[in-house]
Amino acid sequence: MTPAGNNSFRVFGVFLCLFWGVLSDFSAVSDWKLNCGWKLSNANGSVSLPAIVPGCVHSALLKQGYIQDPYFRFNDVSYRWIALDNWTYTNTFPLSGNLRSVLGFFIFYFFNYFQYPVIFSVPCIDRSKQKVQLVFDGVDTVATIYLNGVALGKTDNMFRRYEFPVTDLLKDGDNVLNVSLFSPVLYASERREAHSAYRVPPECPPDVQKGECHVNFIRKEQSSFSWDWGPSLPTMGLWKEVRLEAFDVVHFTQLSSVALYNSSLSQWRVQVELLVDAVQTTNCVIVLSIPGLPSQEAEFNTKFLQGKTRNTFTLHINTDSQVNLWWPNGHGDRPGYRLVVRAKQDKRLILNTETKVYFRTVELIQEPVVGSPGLSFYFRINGKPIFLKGSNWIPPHSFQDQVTPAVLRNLLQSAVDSNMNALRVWGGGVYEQDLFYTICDELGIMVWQDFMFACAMYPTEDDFIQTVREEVIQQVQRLKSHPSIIIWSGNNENEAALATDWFGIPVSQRPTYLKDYVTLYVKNIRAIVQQEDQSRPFLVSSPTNGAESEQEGWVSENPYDPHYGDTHFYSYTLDCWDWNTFPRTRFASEYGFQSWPSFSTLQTVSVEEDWSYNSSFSSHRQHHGNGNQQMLQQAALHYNLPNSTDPLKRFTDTLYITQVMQAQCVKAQTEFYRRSQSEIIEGKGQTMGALYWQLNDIWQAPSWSSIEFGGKWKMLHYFAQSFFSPVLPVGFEDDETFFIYAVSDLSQDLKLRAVVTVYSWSDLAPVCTVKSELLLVAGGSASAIFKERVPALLAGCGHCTRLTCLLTFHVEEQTGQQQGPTNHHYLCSPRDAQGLHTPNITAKVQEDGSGYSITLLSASVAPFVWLDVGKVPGRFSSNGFLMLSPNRTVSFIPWRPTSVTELSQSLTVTSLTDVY
Ligand code: BMA
Repeated sequence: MTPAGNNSFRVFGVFLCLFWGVLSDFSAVSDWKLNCGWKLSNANGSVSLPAIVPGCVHSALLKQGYIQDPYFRFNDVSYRWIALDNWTYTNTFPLSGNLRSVLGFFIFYFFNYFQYPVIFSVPCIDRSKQKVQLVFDGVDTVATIYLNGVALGKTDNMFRRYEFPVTDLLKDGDNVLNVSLFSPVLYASERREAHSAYRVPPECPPDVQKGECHVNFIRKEQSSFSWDWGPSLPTMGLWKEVRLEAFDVVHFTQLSSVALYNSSLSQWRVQVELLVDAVQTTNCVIVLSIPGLPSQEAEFNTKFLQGKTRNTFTLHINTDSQVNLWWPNGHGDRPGYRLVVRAKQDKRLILNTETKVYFRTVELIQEPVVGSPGLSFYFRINGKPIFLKGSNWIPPHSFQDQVTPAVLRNLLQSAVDSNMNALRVWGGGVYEQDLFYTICDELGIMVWQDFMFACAMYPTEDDFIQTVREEVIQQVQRLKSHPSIIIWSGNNENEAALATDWFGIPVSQRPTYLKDYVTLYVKNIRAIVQQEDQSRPFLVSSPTNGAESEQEGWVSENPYDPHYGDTHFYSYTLDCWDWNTFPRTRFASEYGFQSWPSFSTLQTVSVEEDWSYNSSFSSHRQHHGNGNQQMLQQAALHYNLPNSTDPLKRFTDTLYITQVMQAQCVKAQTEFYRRSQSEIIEGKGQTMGALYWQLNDIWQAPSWSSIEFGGKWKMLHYFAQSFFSPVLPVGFEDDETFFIYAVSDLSQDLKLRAVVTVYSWSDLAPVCTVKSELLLVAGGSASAIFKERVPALLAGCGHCTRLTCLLTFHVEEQTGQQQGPTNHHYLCSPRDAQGLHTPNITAKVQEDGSGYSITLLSASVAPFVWLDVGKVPGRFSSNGFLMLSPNRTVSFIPWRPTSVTELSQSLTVTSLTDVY
């Protein structure tokens, strides 16, 4: 915008400032965001550009056209120089001392008309307040901060908020704020050099990740130095807000609330915590009330001591009040109550705010199991055992400033739309922004929250421990009001890394690493969490044997023991259709298979020469050693691999077949876990969680995700909608006997029977149908409701053989009312199926009320029917399905305006035989 074009805004801005100046004389705190007007330059000044806060160097360079999209082709490597340089953010802002100097400022501002093109960058802070402080909600990461040439302090932790008193440093007129960022890569390396007594592995990531080394020496998003699904783009910047806050007497910096239940008294209490910064010791009256609960109000006469203090107030809820509970998705509603907090000083209202409080209890049950050595491992929410269905969350973008509310909403809505009720926020990313947890509270997504330590050993020097302690305190205080968070967990896989010696640590040195492990996660993190938050359990690691690991000195001999705690299990070479290969664990918190994203997603970051499975681009984007080969090897166990002579078709067919493989593998494994919830077999079982790896992507590349970068669902995510449905029939074979288990997450019992329909691969008409007797399926259980030897089943059904026929099945009530989706069971690999023809599916797109409908016509049975509308963003009602009828209609909801013509032109329909 030109200065002249901005005129009316500017005038408005000046009035706003005047108004603000008047207001701030009466209110307790004035608060000004320093989001605009920033300049950014590199160490030698050769690059200088405007920057936006919150933001990062990469985003600023991209926005100003200095670099191309860092995700394009090989740019992640080309732009390595960015994080090897040092960068300085500078903001020059004029300030006025008080109301009178606001007028002076007006004149000042008027004469500096062209110098401050963005009016909202001009703070109208009232400097006459007793205390003025500069607050950084997030600095990424290593910086020295200067105000008017005076060093305010240093930062070394992306996960902390930093506050600096600046009362005496500010001046009327121009103030200059500099944030001088040091290269995170060089910092990590320097810290590692300084740590000479022993190594703190892994030192560097595997070469295939093309990443930077020693990320464990810097308190920063660990995956930003590269991961096995993500690029190395070590960010630097002011990734959260920067504010000037001015106040007299007291400033309320944070409010949190947790509801705690006393089961012996059958009484709820709400613990309200206020973080207060008092200029001088101040007497106050705090009034707490919950208007939604009858006469719930309490008054506290209190004294806020000078300085920063934490003040806790407890509101006891009358036992005769009807409190409505917060329930996870699929188990009930999520009512939140308004909690109003007021503070009065000498009858003057100095705080009047409100927040939401939710009532729920969570217990992690680890107790002996009948018929099984070891301990159970499951969550009880409001006293009810709940099976956790979901996935693992990674950062949705390398640049956090690009993680918009729309991105968060779309991903989290996608999670509940596929019937998930839980997500694990994995420990190599970031503690997510507030909105993430607010949406999870709303949608009923239970969050397993890791602390940000992953796949590494960590140093324990005093300054490292001190910064981690502050990080943990701040994060727990920030997040503990969210009922969605049901557990804190110390780290990702570090117990396993130590126990199973990932890093070749000599036996003689093991005690040193064990000691460091206990120091960091037990003596510091756990101790702080237990003091800060009594409303949810803490686990030291994942995977872990939980209580058993504790018994063994916090690092168990085998943290993957299926008799205890949670497990992570990956096997890319074993046949994923064979459930015998999966561990019958108490809780599966990670498992998965890779696939490639769709062509339209890759197209945005590639050019034609990249579009083959063996291109340099395809190897470049694959960060997991041998990953591209593993996908094809696994796929080849059951499907013919694409072999088209048209290179582009062969590439897109290969992308498709990796998605088919992934969807079917994760389906098989998840169904195994869900059906194992009520059984103990050979001493193992009662599985109570299935969180596959991973929900989302950080860029456009092959990974374990079920949702592509940009939000497009892979075939796996459509499959998840079925395999996580509240009532699910699971079919499997054990030694030639076909079983169906009915899995139910419902609260009430059901009487169900299984209906099995046998189809021939060569015909759309069913061959025969078999029904079982009605059986009671208790709510929250999995029980066998059908059992028949496969040869007997086929013998009683026409001329079927394993190679010519397949089974579909569902469960229904006595009335014939179907519960849950129709599932299927292949009696042979589709590769070997006899009679499977190319179906020549045709499609017709039509507009309907809320979106578009696509009617498919098929001449024969078609497995894994996949609809794709390329670059038109949106979602189908179902996809990747087995088509067993001559026609089927699916709907498509676009996320931007489109038309029948555009959709018809973009639509491709692929089924398994199309790639042969
Ligand atoms: C798990 C995770 C991640 C990793 C994934 C796939 O161990 O914790 O570290 O990305 O496996 O390898």
